[in-house]
Amino acid sequence: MSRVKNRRLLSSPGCAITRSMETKKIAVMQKLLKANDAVADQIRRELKDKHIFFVNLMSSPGSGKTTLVEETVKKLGKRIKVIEGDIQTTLDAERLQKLGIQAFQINTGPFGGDCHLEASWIRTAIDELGADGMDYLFVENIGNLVCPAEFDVGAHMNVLLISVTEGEDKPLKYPLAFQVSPLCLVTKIDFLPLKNFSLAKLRENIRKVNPACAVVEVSAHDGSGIDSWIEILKNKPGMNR
Ligand SMILES: Nc1nc2c(ncn2[C@@H]2O[C@H](COP(=O)(O)OP(=O)(O)O)[C@@H](O)[C@H]2O)c(=O)[nH]1
Ligand SMILES: [Mg+2]
Repeated sequence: MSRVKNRRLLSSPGCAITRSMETKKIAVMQKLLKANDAVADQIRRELKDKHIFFVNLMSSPGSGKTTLVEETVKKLGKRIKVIEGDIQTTLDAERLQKLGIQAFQINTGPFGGDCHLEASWIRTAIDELGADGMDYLFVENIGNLVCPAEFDVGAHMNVLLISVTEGEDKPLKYPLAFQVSPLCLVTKIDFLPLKNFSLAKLRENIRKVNPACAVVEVSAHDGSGIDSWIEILKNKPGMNR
C-alpha cells in the first residue's frame, strides 16, 4: 500500500520536500529488499544442498492453495513440510497437521499485518521445523496478488494459482505475480464451463505478461491435472540452477 502511495507522491509536481523524503524511503526499501534477497539466496542454496525442493505458492485468498497442498500430500506422501502465512489464525496449519505432516504458521497480524512473507521469517520457520524427514518444503504465502511477488522467500520455484472464478484479466492487472512465476496453476477447473469465463483468454493474458510461464489446469475436487502437477514436483525444476 505505502509503496503505491510513494509512487503517486513522486509523480506529483511541485512537492520537493515530500519528494526527497519519499526518495529516502525508497532507498531504505531497496536496502531491505537487498538484505531479504541475501537471506533468500542462502535458504535456496542450503535446501538444494539437502536435496529439499522448496516451492512458494502465491494467489488471491481462496484460490485453493491449502486444498492443493492437501491433495499433494495425499499423492506425494508425508515427507512434506509447510510454512503457512496468514494475517490471523492457525486454521491452515491445523488443516495440514491433520494429515500428519508438520506445518508452521506465521501470523503477521500482531506485527502490523504485513501482506507478504519475508526470507528472514522463512529462515526462522525452517529452523523450527528442522530439515529431517523432508523432501519438499511448501510456503503458502499470504493471500494476495501484490506483495508476495515483491519478496523472494528463497524458493526454487514460485507457483501462481489463479482460480477460474477470478476472471481472465488478473494477469494484466497484477503482472508481477505472473512474471516471477515460471508456473501458473489454473485452479477449480471443475467449475468450467462458466458462462463468463474463457480459459483461452486467461492463457493469452498470462502469455502477454510472461510468455515463458507454463500453464497447467487443475481441480483439487475432481483430480484433473493433479498428476501433471505431481510430475512437475518430482522433476524439481529450478533446484539446480
Ligand atoms: N470447486 C472447487 N473448489 C475448490 C477447489 N480447490 C479449492 N476449492 C475450495 O475453495 C475454497 C478455498 O480453498 P483454500 O484451499 O482454503 O484456498 P486458499 O485460501 O488459497 O488456501 C474452499 O472452500 C475449497 O474447498 C477446486 O479445485 N474446485
Ligand atoms: Mg489457505
